[in-house]
Amino acid sequence: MTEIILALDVMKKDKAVSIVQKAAPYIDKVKIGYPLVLAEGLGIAEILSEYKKPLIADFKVADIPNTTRLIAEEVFSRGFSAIICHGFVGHDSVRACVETAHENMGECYVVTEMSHPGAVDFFHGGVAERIAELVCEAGADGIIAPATRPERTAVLRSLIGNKKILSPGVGAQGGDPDAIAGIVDGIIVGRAIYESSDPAAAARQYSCFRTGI
Ligand code: O7E
Repeated sequence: MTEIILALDVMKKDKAVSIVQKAAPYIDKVKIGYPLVLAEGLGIAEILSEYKKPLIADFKVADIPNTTRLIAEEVFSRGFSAIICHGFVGHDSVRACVETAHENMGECYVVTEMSHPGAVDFFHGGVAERIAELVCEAGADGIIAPATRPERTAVLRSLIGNKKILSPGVGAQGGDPDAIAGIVDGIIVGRAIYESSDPAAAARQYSCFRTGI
């Protein structure tokens, strides 16, 4: 079973609520990041909590350990269930994020390789693999790996064992859910759902990956 995670990159509270309300039966979690939080504030988390979907804070934290801890503490105090940080910042910053998440009964996911074309400029050549090793050493709950490059995500899967993989890039970025669903634990989908004239129907299209049938 692969979870469907809605990337809620809309800029208005009303639209955010409406999309979650419509897509709720067909999604497992909601990922919120800079677009919505900068536009509407972190209080949007409390508003969306009404829909009982675990909220993932996608701030791709990339800072020194102390600042990372401050950001993570604020995130978990607002009811998020997970936080995402970058891995290239190194072991102490990743550990700070993992520890703060676990102290708050939350999860920490680490970006190993991104989904856009330019990601190959720095993540290839062994960097993503090193980050995957760091994820295991730091005790993180899982990684973010690209749906746009299933062959790379398969390599990263071989390095992290049964830790979770959440994978963005399906839909608008061209990633094929059939090619990635079997390798990962969650597919992150944004525009293919929230830009649709019928977000419920758009989200429902991914239901086969949730049930495995
Ligand atoms: O392309 P979309 O509209 O389906 O949205 C994809 C979402 O996943 C969007 O929020 C984007 O910021 C995020 N994302 C990527 O697209 N690629 C990555 O490599 C990483 C992320 C991401 O969410 O990282 C943390 C999970």
